[in-house]
Amino acid sequence: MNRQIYILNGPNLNLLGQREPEIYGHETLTDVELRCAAIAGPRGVQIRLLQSNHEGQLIDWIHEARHAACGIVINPAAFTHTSVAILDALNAFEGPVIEVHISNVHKREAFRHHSYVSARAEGVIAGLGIEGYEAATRRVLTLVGA
Ligand code: CA2
Repeated sequence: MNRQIYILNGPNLNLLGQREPEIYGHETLTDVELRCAAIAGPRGVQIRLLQSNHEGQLIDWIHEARHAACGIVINPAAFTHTSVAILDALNAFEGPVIEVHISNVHKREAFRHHSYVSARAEGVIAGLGIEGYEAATRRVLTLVGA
């Protein structure tokens, strides 16, 4: 088994902790990486946290994960609501996929209520802030038996 979890983040999440703290909180993607590594590390699993504003780059990383990762945690951000291409890429990945949203998308605008990715995900977490990434990491570890 590849002892690595990919944590993929979509557009604008590079701004996490810098803008709109009332929705997304004060912590950054570096904080997410440190928190998840603290959970996975003692179980012998590495975290590779990546962020891109480009759909094709996220798809390339999902393809790379097919050979490099035992599971994927993904916050596709706005691509959640638009991208059949990301869904197709995830369908080619054999391990567990957990979808994370920092905010509760169901409490927000109607266009955020539908996710293409949820059709593939083993689990969906929304509204737990960045703690959602920690819960998702724990779930992947459980599902792969690490
Ligand atoms: O709640 C989430 O995690 C979202 O995936 C975030 C996306 C949004 O389009 C989804 O509907 C729900 C937006 C990410 C933008 O991230 C920012 C972070 C800080 C400041 C500005 C944007």
